[in-house]
Amino acid sequence: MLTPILRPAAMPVAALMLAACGSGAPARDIATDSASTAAAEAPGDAGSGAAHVVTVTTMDYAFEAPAKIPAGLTTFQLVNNGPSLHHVQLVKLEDGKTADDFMAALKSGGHPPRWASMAGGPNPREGRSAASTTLMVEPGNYAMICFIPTADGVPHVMKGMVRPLTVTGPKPSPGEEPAADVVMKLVDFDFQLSQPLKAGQQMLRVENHGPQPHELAIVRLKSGKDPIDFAEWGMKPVGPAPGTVYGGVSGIMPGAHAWVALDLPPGDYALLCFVPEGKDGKPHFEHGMAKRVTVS
Ligand SMILES: [Cu+2]
Repeated sequence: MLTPILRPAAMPVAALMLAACGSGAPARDIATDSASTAAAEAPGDAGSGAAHVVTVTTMDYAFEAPAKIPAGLTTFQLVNNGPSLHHVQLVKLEDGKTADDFMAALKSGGHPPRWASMAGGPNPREGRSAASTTLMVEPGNYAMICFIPTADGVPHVMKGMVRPLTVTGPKPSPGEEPAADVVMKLVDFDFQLSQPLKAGQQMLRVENHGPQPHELAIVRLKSGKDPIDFAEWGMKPVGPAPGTVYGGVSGIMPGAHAWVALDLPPGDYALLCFVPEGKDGKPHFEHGMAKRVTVS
């Protein structure tokens, strides 16, 4: 769930474009929180063949997470201690750039840094279970960001939700991947499902087949609400939400894929993408990536 502050560049598509933050945005302390200096390393899980599990805890407005994790297949469990909704958008930083450099670029509102690209992460899920999103994580430097806005439209990253993450070790070899029950293709501008989502537990494989970054937010709609109702609420969350979030994957680059562990009650759902379009800056849901599906 992204705000227009993060724009995919038209050229090259693989770059992120950062729009001006707006003069009204509070510029107070957006340095990384003190917890980020704790160089905790997640326990290794080498050799098991299973995905390494990393738990990220969110609160208003900070992340708790390991500072270093090993490269490879990684399941991110997102536990929200709210009260606001939060997600994890990993931003991969090239050329030796740091999370501080990314924040400086974000604050300057200048030209988009070509050294930053969207690398996915869990979109939020309400309720008792953690959101669970699996990615093949490459070694390198990342910034962990929350772009979900406050009720006044300010992305949480500007309230301090940024945290550096170092991914260590050799480039992972493509090994055994999670078995998927349903495959979803993200295209410009639609969600294409190999078969309908069904009630209960299932593993969803999400593939970006478009020429620009896309994300997936799954939302169970309240009675009488449309996908666009939740999309508009998501851009400026004032008042009761017109739906309940059930996870997904934040922005991933063209050609990338991820897995989302779903557990869905029957109902009417919205599939949404909030990534801004490369040319006009409008969120993708305005271009058609606001799709209603029924789960039974
Ligand atoms: Cu947040």
